[in-house]
Order: sequence, then structure tokens, then C-alpha cells
Amino acid sequence: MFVSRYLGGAVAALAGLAVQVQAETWDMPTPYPDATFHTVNINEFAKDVSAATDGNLEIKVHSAGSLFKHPEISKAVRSGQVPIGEFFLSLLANDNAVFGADSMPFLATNYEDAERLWAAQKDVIDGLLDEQGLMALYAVAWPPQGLYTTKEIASVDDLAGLKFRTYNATLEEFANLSGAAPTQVEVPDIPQAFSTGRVEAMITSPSTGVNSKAWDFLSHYTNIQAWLPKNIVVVNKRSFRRLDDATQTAVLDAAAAAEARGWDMSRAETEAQTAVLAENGITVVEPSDELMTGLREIGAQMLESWKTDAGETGEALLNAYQQ
Ligand code: PCA
Repeated sequence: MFVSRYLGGAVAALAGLAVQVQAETWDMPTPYPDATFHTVNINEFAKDVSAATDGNLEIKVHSAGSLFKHPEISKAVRSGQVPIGEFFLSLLANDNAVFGADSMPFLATNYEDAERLWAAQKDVIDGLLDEQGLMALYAVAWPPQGLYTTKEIASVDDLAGLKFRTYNATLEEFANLSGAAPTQVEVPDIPQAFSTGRVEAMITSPSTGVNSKAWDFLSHYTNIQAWLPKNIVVVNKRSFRRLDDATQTAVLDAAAAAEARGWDMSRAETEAQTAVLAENGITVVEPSDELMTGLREIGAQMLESWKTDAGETGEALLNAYQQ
């Protein structure tokens, strides 16, 4: 009795010591709901890190803006309030236009180009994040962005005056130049924004359309494949450096696996989720030449002003991409 109690106590004390020395939990805010493929991928990433470190680093995912609202996530990681987080990369274009390249309309419109764009962006983005005390772990593209409306859209003129849901400054500009009336709405708030009539059209992926049950409030999906914006997962550099070497390696390995898996998931989503839109009664159409010509003109105009804003760094990035 005494012996077993003594031994039990010793084991507990040792386990307690090990826990104190090593185990750590990282809170991870993310902006999108659990069913989003990016969030599914992040949960896999967290599991991989836990498994590879024998539970010494647990990542606790707080999805759908539940810990920090989307626009606050990058700041929360920068300030060290949380060690890790996910956000929409081009939101950082508010700090520096260079971050917005992947949201430029019609610059990269398919997966091959989106991968080349990411390759051209990566060093530039790593450098800019480093200045903010951040380190990129991985980034994954959303499927090509399409146009959701309550009627057929044959030309840019048909967008005039539509109350348009947007998610960043670039899309806001695109909507304005199209003659629409933009309103910023985060993904978890999409169904309510439509059902209350705050918005009546949007540009987003088939994934977000399906996750938001677009068929409850929209009828047409026009496959304009306008751009493939990315989510990025970043860590606070100081938090990362505090990890021991083996744990750092485990995080980097899991991140590399998550990037590859995420792009595969994204590719698979494009067709599968477009089919789900159609199965639920959305009219899925290819765009008219007139619509595409009009939208491309707006994109070209936006790229010119982006070049001015993004300066030499932006030019170098574009050259690397267009090579
Ligand atoms: N879904 C997110 C970002 C891009 C996308 O496809 C959104 O609509 O906010």
C-alpha cells in the first residue's frame, strides 16, 4: 500500500516535471468556419504537430473569428497575444500594397499560374513579414473566384447599383469600378447579410458559396475565374524561437505537408463544390465575352494603379511571375 502510493506519487511527480518543462498549448485564431477546407486542413496540421511532438506542442484552433475577429488576427500574432494564426493574405495590403498581388483581378486565374505567383511572392512576403516579427508557415489558394447574383449577368452594366458583398480593399475597388455598391462582410456573416438584404451579390469561391448555402438567397453563379487569393498561416517569430529544435522542425514539416495537402484540397473543391451549387438549384453559367472583356479592362486598370502603389518591390515580383 505504502509502496504503491509512493511509486504512484513518484511517477506523477516525474510526469508533472516533464509537462512543466516541455508541454505547451498554442491558441490559433482562424477566420473561417469549421467546414471550410482551409480549416479542415489546419485541424490536420494541428494533429500532425501534436503527433510529431508526442503532445509537447498542442495547437488549439479557434475557428470562425471566435477568438479574434478576422481583421485583428494578424495584429494579435504580431503583438504576441497569440503565437500563431491564419488570415486572408491580401488583408495585409493595407500595410503594403505588395501583399495584395494574389487578389489582383485576372493576374493569375488558374492553379498553375497561382502556384507560379506564390513562388514569385514568397521571398518578398517572407521579408516583409520578418520586419513585422512574423514568419510564414504556409499559404493555400482558394478556388478561382466566381460571381454570385440573383439574375443573369451578361455585361458589366448589369452589375450597376448591386449591393455587393466584399472581403478586402481590392475587391471593394473592383466592385466600385464595376458600378456596384460594396459592403465588407466576413464569411460567417454572409447568410445574415443576404437574408436581411444588406447585400445581393458577391464574388467568392464555389467553396464559400457552398459553405454559406448560397442557394438560400442567390440563383446564378457565373464562372469568371477572376483570381485565386490565398490564406496564410503565420507564427510569431519569438514564440517560434522559444520552441526546442525538434519541435521547430516538427512545426515546419507539418506546415510543408499542410501546404501541399491544402492546394490539393483546393483543386478538388473547385469542381466538386461547383457541382454542389448546381445540385442545389443554382444556375451555373460560363461568362459572356462581353462580361469578360469588361471585367478584364477593370482588372488591367487596377493592375496599373497597383504597380504604382507597390513600387519597385511590386515590379520585381511581377517580373519574377511573368518570366
Ligand atoms: N472565400 C473567402 C475568401 C476567398 C474565398 O473564396 C471569402 O469569401 O471571404
